[in-house]
Amino acid sequence: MYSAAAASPPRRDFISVTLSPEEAVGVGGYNNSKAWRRRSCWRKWKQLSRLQRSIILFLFAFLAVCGVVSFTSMGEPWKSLTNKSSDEQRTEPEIPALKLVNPAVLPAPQKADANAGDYPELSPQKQPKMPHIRRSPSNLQIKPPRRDVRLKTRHATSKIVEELVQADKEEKTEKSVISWRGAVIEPDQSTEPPSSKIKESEKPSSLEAEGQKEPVPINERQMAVIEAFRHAWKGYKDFAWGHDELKPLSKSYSEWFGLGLTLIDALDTMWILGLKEEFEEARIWVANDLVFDKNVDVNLFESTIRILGGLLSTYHLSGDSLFLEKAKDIGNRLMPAFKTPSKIPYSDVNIGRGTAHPPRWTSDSTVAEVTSIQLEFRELSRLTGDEKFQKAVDEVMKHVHTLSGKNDGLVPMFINTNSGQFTHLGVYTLGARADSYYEYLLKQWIQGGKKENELLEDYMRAIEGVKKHLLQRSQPKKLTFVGELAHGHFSAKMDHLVCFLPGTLALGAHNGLTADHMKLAEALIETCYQMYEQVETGLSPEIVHFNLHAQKGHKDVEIKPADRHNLLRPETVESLFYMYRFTGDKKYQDWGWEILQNFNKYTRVPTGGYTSINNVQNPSNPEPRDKMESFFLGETLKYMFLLFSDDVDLINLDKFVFNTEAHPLPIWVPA
Ligand code: DMJ
Repeated sequence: MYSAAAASPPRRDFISVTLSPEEAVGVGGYNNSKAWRRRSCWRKWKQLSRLQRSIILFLFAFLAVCGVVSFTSMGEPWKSLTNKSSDEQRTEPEIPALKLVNPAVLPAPQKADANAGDYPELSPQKQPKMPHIRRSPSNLQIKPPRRDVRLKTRHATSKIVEELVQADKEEKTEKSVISWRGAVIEPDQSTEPPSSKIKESEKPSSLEAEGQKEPVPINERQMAVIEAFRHAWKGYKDFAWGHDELKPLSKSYSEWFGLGLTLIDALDTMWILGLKEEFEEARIWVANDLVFDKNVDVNLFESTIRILGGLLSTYHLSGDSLFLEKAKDIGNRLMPAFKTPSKIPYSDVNIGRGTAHPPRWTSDSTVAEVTSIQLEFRELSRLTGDEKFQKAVDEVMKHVHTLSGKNDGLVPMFINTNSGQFTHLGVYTLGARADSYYEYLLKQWIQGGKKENELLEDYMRAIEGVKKHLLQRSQPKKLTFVGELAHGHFSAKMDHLVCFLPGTLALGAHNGLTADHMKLAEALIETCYQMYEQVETGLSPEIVHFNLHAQKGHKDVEIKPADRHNLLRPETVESLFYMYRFTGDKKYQDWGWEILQNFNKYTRVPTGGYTSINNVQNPSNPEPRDKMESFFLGETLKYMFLLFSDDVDLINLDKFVFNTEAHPLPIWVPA
């Protein structure tokens, strides 16, 4: 038998290890003594060529290095796992993504403080006295578990998978990405590099540091909302995926901006409802398919409140930097709107070309539109450290603050982008084209830590203006409603849009403003509910006219044929949510429950989705319009879910402020 040991060692470039039986057992029979084995091995080693020996030595050295490396890398997670208490392991797995969370508490940018002290009589610097409702016994029924933390952890597992996939992607595209604060910016996604980073010292103190409480279980009514959401989402997914709006009857879609509006508007709703799978699927669409570099005209206001607002709030809830990167991108692309002679922004922006313009027929912008983009742009500045966003929108507010043409704090509906003056003077409404101006006065003040006194002053004055000029009572039920004023003539017309007001008033009262506001809120929410209750389908029309004089057989609410439609709007449900949060009165939940059931009865499309209807007065044929607005998922169902919850920490109103599209943004200095 050929033996490597017997032949003279040829020089070879490979290793041959052959054992002869003799060597294996020894010539003289089996000899397994240590000395014999050592000698035999040594002999074999000497018989190997130098090359063979070096290769073997190299292999041993290589294996040893590998062993050491893999032991240390496996050791770390093992160590951290074994170091944790078993409790921690159950509730808080190590999630790298959560370390990136940049949620609530950064100091407000300097700008926000600039006017502090201007109006000492309104100054909120001293801890405001809370109206009685805030700590009323009924409020105490709502027990506060730490839901914010749960919102983050609920999505943790699949987030890890996403992170891993992302990490893999990052590795592959190592050279083509810029890494900033742990986030990945693909060069073609960002219009500008971030001009400055948030300083280490400004990083938010984590909400998670506070004690975590037991989650409040989801109740039956919330389950019904989840079911409704899933049904709506099914329609969107099957027939309109990635498009702006679902057309549930024709099983197709409509485009407005071509930016997946419904999907973006619905992101944080899915997060809040705990719809993990749906959220992850939508996230992948955002990561792969949401592209803003498009030659398309978008409305500044609508894209700010729905897209920028939706992305920012989803970033805060999920801690996923993807959403912040997308928010920065769209924020930058909207900035050309502010390049006007007056700095009052144009209504439309081409986000691909970087050009902006007013509507074709006028150089006016809508007052509500230019004054309801502030929460979002200010937050974008806070997160990026880039002042330009906040500067642009603060300038608008400062300018509007000084303008003449107001009537006891009430503003006209239009403002000219050249002159910066109000136009179409003399018409005042809390409805379309003015509504969210009032809402954002209060909410910016809250967002900035209640320091910007001009905002508070304008808000307080405006509510006085509402009381003085627009409040009336209907017959026969004596419902308090908000009408309109046109050149000194009162009109008993009220848009459904005005039903945001009870919620806003209640929020103000909760934040220390006069208890009168809460009284008015209670009266107005009753009216908004009656706008549903007094109608045949139990759904409100777009506009009602109230009867000022009692007439036999007439209800308080009259509806004109042109106003009989219902677009699945959120305002009443939104206000019901605030009212329940602040009073704990279950009647508000019951009213919301009725509304949800009527949406299910008259607007639900069996194959998926919900539709706007043309005639709320005809239960046998409400005339479906074949369109599901993005705010049905972004706002209406979200507020329903929150209304039915007894968990005050499910979006805690002392920590978050909702933008006008129901996207929660952090209060900079929470109570
Ligand atoms: C939403 O886009 C916003 O709530 C806006 O402020 C008013 N209109 C719709 C909902 O009705």
